[in-house]
Amino acid sequence: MEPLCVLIYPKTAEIEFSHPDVPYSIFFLGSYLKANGIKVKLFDQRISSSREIVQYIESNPVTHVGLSTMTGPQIIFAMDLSRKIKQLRPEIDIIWGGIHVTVAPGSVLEQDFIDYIVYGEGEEPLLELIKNPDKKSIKGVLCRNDKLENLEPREFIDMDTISLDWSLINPQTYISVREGRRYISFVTSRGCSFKCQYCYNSVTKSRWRSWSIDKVRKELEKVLEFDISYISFMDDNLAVNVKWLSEVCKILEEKNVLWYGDIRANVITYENIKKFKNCTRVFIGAESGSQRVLNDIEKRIKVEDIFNAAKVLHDSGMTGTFSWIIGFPQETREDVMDTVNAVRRVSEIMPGAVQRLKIFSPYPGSQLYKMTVEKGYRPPATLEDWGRYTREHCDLPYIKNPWWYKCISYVTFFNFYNDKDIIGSIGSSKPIFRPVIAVYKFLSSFRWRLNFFGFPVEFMMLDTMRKIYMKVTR
Ligand code: B12
Repeated sequence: MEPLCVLIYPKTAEIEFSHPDVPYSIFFLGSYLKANGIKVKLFDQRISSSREIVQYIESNPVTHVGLSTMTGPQIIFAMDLSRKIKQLRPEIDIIWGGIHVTVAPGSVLEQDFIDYIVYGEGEEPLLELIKNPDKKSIKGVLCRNDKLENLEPREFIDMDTISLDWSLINPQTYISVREGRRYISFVTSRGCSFKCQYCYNSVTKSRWRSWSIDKVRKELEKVLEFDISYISFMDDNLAVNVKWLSEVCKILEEKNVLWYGDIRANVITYENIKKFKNCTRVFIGAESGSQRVLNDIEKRIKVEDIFNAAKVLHDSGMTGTFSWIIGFPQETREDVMDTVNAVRRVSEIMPGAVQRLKIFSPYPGSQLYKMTVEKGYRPPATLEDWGRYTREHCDLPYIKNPWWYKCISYVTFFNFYNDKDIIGSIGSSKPIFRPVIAVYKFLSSFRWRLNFFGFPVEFMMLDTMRKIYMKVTR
């Protein structure tokens, strides 16, 4: 039977808070399979209901179904879909891939609704799996109940051999308007050359690799056909190679496209910013206001670099999103207050800066994960548990007063929340949430001014409301 592969991007959260971004995880895969002669059908469960997806699989000669997973709620939706499909069409090969499979392959190997798992980049191993179903061992692929030690990672694919086929998705679904411009997310590179200890890049043998400049131009021209004039890059680190990025910026300037992307604080200098033509906003992983913690997590920046970056962006008429993390295993209460004060300092330098402060979540595949387990942290035991894993939880044994941390995180979120400014994958909130946001923003502004993070009754209520909402909407 001629292969027909369905690729699914399961929902990423119970409550889809924002406008979905292009699911590049399955989009790259589908484009590669089609370019190599395999019939494919892509589904994004944030857009298509599970009934629609299952109906398509029931009524078409589907041979393979691939599901993408990040650690977190996406796993729950992938499990639910896989079980339904396995019940209906047990002969179909169900294949799981994605970041979670790559950082915790052991957690997905003994599930009766998963036939194969693909580790790392999926293009080549998935094609090989579909083309040679009888082949016993394919690099990067393991079958159910296989031994982890049999896993052989593959070399990274040459990115210039993969192109995006926009006929496989409906781009309009992922286009929204920002600053009066049609906006979409885009990816041009993979990996990172830094080893920040909380990031999956710190363990997976990551190396930064990208499309060549000519390839970036070709792929960009395709997406600009949808009358796009604003791009949000999803690349982990856009400026590993400043010369490469400045060449990309020349293309964006030539085509009058504005952009937003992730760049390290110490790369944001007056000299470099001149080269980053058409950039309007930068996402900066600031992480901590304590130099000791920054050194410990091997971020390789100075606290001063964060403030300099804020000043350079502000002086250049640009804005920034600053992302912070508290709750690291080796962090003290003073370190946490250094981070709170650093958030405050950035907002003084760049009024209107968007600031996100989240509580550390040890993800498998990061160095800090091991340290946290040594400090008594008990990782989720089952795949379901990994599915219930989100950053809102704070079950880190070395943190004695989790609500103080959660209060700081909530206050920072609401105090610096401004719907107009939000760009990228945490796009603007859905109207139904806006009244609640307005109330919490008002309350949080007081707490922030008074630097008071005790007795977080309003946030305990919010947590309860979310739990009730999730129950009634499930
Ligand atoms: C965009 C993005 C999001 C978007 C994703 C949705 C979207 N597209 O709209 C949103 C905002 C929803 C999101 C949410 C979260 N994210 Co996020 N996100 C990313 C980001 C920046 C890009 C993902 C992407 O498209 N990459 C490009 C594609 C091509 O790469 P890929 O996904 O790895 O896919 C390749 C392989 O993995 C494999 N593959 C993938 N899927 C499949 C499926 C099959 C069948 C096969 C065979 C292979 C395969 O083949 C693909 C091509 O080679 C990544 C960082 C990164 N660079 O990956 C972080 C990242 C995935 N996110 C991360 C995290 C922590 C989260 C959150 C938990 C944060 C939170 N808020 O709590 C949530 C998780 C929500 C959840 N439900 O699980 C971590 C993942 C950690 C982990 N262990 O899963 C990452 C790696 C960031 C990091 N540096 O640590 N995220």
